[in-house]
This record gives sequence, C-alpha cells and structure tokens, in this order.
Amino acid sequence: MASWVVLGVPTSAGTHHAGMEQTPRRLREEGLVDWLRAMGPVTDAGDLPLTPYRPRGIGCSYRDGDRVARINHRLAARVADLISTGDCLLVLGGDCTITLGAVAGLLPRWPDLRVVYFDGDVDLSTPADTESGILDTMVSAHLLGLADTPLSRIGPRFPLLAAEDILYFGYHPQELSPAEEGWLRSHPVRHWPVTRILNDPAAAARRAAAVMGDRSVLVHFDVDVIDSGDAPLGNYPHFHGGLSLDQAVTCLREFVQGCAVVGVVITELNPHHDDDGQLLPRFVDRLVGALREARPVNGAGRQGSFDGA
Ligand SMILES: [Mn+2]
Repeated sequence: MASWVVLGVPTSAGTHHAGMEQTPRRLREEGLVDWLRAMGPVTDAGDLPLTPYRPRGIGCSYRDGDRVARINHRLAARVADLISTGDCLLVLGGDCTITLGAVAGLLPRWPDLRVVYFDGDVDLSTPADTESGILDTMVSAHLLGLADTPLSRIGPRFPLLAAEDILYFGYHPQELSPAEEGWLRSHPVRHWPVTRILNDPAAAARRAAAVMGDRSVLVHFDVDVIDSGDAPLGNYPHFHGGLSLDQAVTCLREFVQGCAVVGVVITELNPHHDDDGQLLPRFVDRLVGALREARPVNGAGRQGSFDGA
C-alpha cells in the first residue's frame, strides 16, 4: 500500500450552508485514520483552521471568495510541504473548492498532474454566468482558468490545468447547465457521464485509469457522485440514477490501483445526513478498502523540481 499523509480541511465557506466543516472530525471519529494506519504508514497532519459558511448578502457572484482563496492558499502551502516526504496525499474536506488548493500544492512537485474529476457535477459555472455565486459550483472552471479570480491564481501557473488534463467521470447530464453542456462539447476534454458508465462502472473506471497513462493523478472524489437514493452523503442531493456507494468506491479502487495516484480529495460529504449513524461507518469502511489498494507514490508519474518548474 502507499504511505499516506492525511490533512483535514474543515471548510464550508465555498458552499451554501454550514455542515461540511465538521466532516474531517467526523471521519476521524469513525476511525478512518486508525483503519488506514492498521494497513500501512500514515501521517496525520491534522486540520487547517475551521472555516464555516457565512452569509455574504444577496446577489453575490463570487461568494466569500477572499476567504475561500485564503484557505486554499494555506492548503496549497501545506500540501507542498507535506508531500516532500513522498507520501500519497489524502485531503478530507470540506467543500469542493479544496481541490483547487490541493492541485496548487501538488503542481510544484507533479507538474504533469492530471485530475480525475469524479463528481455528480462538472462545476464549470463562472462568476459571469452563476445564479448563486456559490464557489463549489465553479471549481473546475477555476482549475481551467475559465474564471480569472484570485482563487484561480493561487498556484504556480495560470491556468492550473489544461482541458486535456481533466477527465470528468460520473456526472449526471441532467445536472449540466446549457453553458456547461456547450463548453464540454466544444473543448478537448474527456467527459464520461454516469449514463455512459453505469452498465459496468468498474470497467469504465479501469479505462479512465488507463487514459491517465503514466502521468501523476489527483482523484477529486465528490461523494455527490453517489445517488442520494442509496447513500445521501452529498451536501447537495442527486437523485437521477447515479452510482451506488459500493459502485463509486469500486471506481475509486480502480483509479488508485490503475494509475499513478499522488493524491485523493474527499469532498462534499455532509455528516448531518447520517440520520441513523450507519452511513458514515459504512462509507469509511468502503473508503479504506479502496485506499489500501493505492500504489506507492515512488512508482507514480514524472516528478518535477520542488521550486515549481
Ligand atoms: Mn458535485
């Protein structure tokens, strides 16, 4: 198994209400770090400062952006420091915006980084076309530089990623806005909706891992890729016929087994949705079962210089 460094990012500043800032604590209470440690070397780097949602007024198109950028700056600096020992990064969110900080922190060492965007959505909204201003709907737009804000300039380059560096996996077509649909159709980006992978999710995930080649990979795992009818972990419900929890975690296992994963980010898990106390233990059990299959990072993709070249 890979050796892991675990960092919690207890923030819900980039979403529409509080809740997810409790998730790193809850995942640790359910034994995530202890179970991982029972299987291999784990460093628990603790949590960044608690950053709960706060209302910012009506009609804002870049909601609490300064604060979201600030926490992601801190995350990027911390990640760059932590991965210098060669561990695989496990970030416990927190809302989806933390994938920006994780990418920005990984790029100096892994400039060839690609992202498997394993999410019920594609998050390609921008401040120019958003209705809510909620930044967790704009994450990949910021990764790709479609939104030019302080948040998209937190890393060593702009844009952080090119379209061909992302593979959207598992989003539901019904969640796409017309603008998102148009962008996906007109750019060289791989996008595999859940409707394309549902007949054999594991085989599709194996193909996705193969597409990554020998490049280093961050898996962005938004739990709203799991249909809320099976496991309502996601902060925002998705009821369109998505993956089950077991199918989603099987896909995650295929990703970490099949390509050169240097980091995994767990996002959008709202612990308040676990009404009977069964859901989080089940999630942690399945998650650990997948992560234990990760390859050691020293077998990962091409390594860059530490000063960002
Ligand atoms: Mn999502």
